[in-house]
Amino acid sequence: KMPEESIDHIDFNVLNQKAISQPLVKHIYTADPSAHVFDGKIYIYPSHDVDAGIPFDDLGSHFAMEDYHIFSMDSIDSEAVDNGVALHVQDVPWAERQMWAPDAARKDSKYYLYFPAKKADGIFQIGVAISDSPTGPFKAEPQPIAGSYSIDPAVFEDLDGSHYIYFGGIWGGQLQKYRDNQYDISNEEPLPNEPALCPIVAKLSDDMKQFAEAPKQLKIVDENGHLLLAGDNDRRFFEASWMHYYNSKYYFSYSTGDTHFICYATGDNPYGPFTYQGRILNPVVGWTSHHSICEIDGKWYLFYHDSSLSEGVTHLRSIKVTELTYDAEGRIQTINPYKD
Ligand code: FUB
Repeated sequence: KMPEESIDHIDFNVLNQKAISQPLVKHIYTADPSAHVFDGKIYIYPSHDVDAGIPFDDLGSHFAMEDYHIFSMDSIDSEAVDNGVALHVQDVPWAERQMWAPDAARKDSKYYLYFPAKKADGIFQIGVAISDSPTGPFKAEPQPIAGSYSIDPAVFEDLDGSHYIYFGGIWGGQLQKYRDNQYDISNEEPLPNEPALCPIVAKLSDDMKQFAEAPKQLKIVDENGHLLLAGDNDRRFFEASWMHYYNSKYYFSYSTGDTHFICYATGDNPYGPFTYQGRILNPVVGWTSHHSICEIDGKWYLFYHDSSLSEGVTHLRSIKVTELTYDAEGRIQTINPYKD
């Protein structure tokens, strides 16, 4: 990891020559890319990073995003086209600030944008906004999804057409304040030798606007079937849920936050349990790491971000893409974002 304090020592010209890919978008800062293919075209749903002048803190207050832009690409090698503002926080009745990592889904020719934002009371919830077009503009529902909390929604369509939403993030994402879906200000992260907090999963209702069931924990276990521990910072879930399906297996991937890895675990159904498998992406420049995985024309791609364009400003990130490969057993090959 290249920590914040050593950024002064990075030669960004050299770093950018070593980078395995360049930013897809350079005219604005973008992060947390959720990629999908709809009708043969690639759509990326990222956060839109801005510098609001808010000082850095462990709660991520400096991530003060206000709107979403959606990018479309005709093919993986073509330009990422900015389709303008798709949704602004001012047009979300329940939300006040911090439009963090979104995702999108399609059902019956309607498009659904899922996004976390803080209410006036400082508590994150997750909302949904609807459009007839994959690029918006999206119209937000008047209320957040009932029973939703924390951050980083990711929506997965299972083989039978049902949709599942995955969410949660600790520290600034507030997941540590919840147990059994209930908020308590006095709750904190478990002790290092206790099981780590789990990401959360719920099936979505047929109309895509609500949870169809009470959210459940998605268990991530080690090779012996034991839940990962809270002190296992190199492997435990922090934020940035993503689900994909490959070769008859479900792959749940996520960021380890303070150790800056994108890791994955596999299971045999959308609820898990999931068994930890390894690292997908080694640390990037910038504190956060957040990704999506998408099959495009028979190849698999990792969409991710780093702070190379802003020369290390952790809340001014740029989305990137690189190919992802599996070995014969379905293990994902670890990607180094910068060549040695
Ligand atoms: O972009 C704001 C937050 O940073 C996201 O919600 C997290 O996953 C991290 O990338």
